Amino acid sequence: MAAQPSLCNGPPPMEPQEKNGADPRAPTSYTDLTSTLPLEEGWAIRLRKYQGFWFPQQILPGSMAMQQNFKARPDDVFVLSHPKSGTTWLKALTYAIVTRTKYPFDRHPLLSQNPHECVPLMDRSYSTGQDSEIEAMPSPRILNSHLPYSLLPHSIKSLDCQLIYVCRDPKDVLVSRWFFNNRMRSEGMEPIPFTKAFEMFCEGNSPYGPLWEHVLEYWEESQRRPDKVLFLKYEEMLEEPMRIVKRLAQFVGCPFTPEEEKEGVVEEVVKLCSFDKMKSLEVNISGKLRPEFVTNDAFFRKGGAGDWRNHMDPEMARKLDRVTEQKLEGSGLTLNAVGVEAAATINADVQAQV
Ligand code: PAP
Repeated sequence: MAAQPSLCNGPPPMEPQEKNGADPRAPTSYTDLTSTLPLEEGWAIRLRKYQGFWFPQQILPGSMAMQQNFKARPDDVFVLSHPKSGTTWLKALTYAIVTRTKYPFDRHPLLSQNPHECVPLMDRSYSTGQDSEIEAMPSPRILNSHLPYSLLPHSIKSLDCQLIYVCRDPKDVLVSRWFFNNRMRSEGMEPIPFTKAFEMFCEGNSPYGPLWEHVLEYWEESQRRPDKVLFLKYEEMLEEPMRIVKRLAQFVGCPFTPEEEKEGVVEEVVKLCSFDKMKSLEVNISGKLRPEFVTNDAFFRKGGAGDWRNHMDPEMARKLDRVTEQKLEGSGLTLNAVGVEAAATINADVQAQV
C-alpha cells in the first residue's frame, strides 16, 4: 500500500509563483456585489463591509469566491489571523517545523523565500484568479487566510481541519497596521495621521476588523474544539518560543522526538524564524511578493511587544484597552496583558535567546 503523505515529511515544495504579471483577474460576478456594500475610504486601501467585517475591496470578491468554492482536504493545516498579529512569524514557524527533516537548517527554503511564499494567503490567490495554484498544491498543504471563523469555507469546518490562530495586543496591531498602511500608499497619497487610524480602528473600521469579533470567533471555537483549534498569542510566542514551537509541532502531528530535543532542533527552528534572522535575509530586505507591492522588509518592521508606547499617549492606550475589555467581557480571554515593563523584559529575553 502506498504510504500516506504525512505533514511530518514536510509539504511538497510549491511551484514557483509567476511574479512578472500584475494581478490578472478578480472574479467578476462577486465584484458587482462588492460595489454595493458599505465603503470605508480612510485607509490606503478601500474597505467594504461584508457580513460584519471590513474587507479590502480588492480582495473581497476573491474571498467570496473562496468561501463558495474552496475544497479543503482532511490533512490541510490552516494558519489564521487578523492581519498584523504575527502571521508572518507563525507561517515561518509552522513551515519550519513540518519541513525540518526535509531541509538542513543552513539550506532551508526560508533562507531564500519569504514566509508568505512558503505558506500562501489563499484569500489573495483567489482574488487574483490564481486559485488553481492552491488546488495544484500536493497534500499535505499549509494554507493561510485572514477570514474570520464565521466566513471560513464550509469544507474546512466539515472536514475538521487543524486550525492555528494567532492574536496580539490590539494596541500593537494598530501601530503595526498604521505603519504598513503608510507603506502601502499609492503615489501622491498623504500618510494618514495616527489619530485618524486610531479612531477608525476603535470603531472596528479597519482591514478585517472589528479585531475583537475576529479574535473572539476563533477563541470561542478553540474553547469548543481545543484539539482542532490552537489559539496562540503573539506575546506568549515572544515569551516562550521554545514551548510554543513544541506545542505547534505536537498540534500538527509532528512532535519533536527526544533525540531531536537533545540535538537542539527546537532551538534551530526558533533561530531560523527569529525576527533578527528573518529581517537580515536578502529576500526579506529587497524581495517582493508581487512587482507592484511593497518590498518584504515591510513585514519585518520592529517586532516585539509594546511599541504602542511610542505612538499612543496614555489616554489613547487606556481608551483602546477599555474597548478591548468591554468587547471581551465574559469570554475568559484577555489581550491587554502586556504592560510596558513586561514588554521591555520580554524583548530583552527574546534577544538573549537567539
Ligand atoms: P501580515 O498580516 O501582513 O502578514 P503579520 O505578520 O501578521 O502581518 O504582522 C506583522 C508584525 O509581525 C510586524 O510587527 P511590527 O509592525 O510591530 O514590527 C512584524 O515586525 C512582526 N514580525 C514579523 N516577523 C516576525 C518574527 N519572525 N518574529 C517576531 N515578530 C515578527
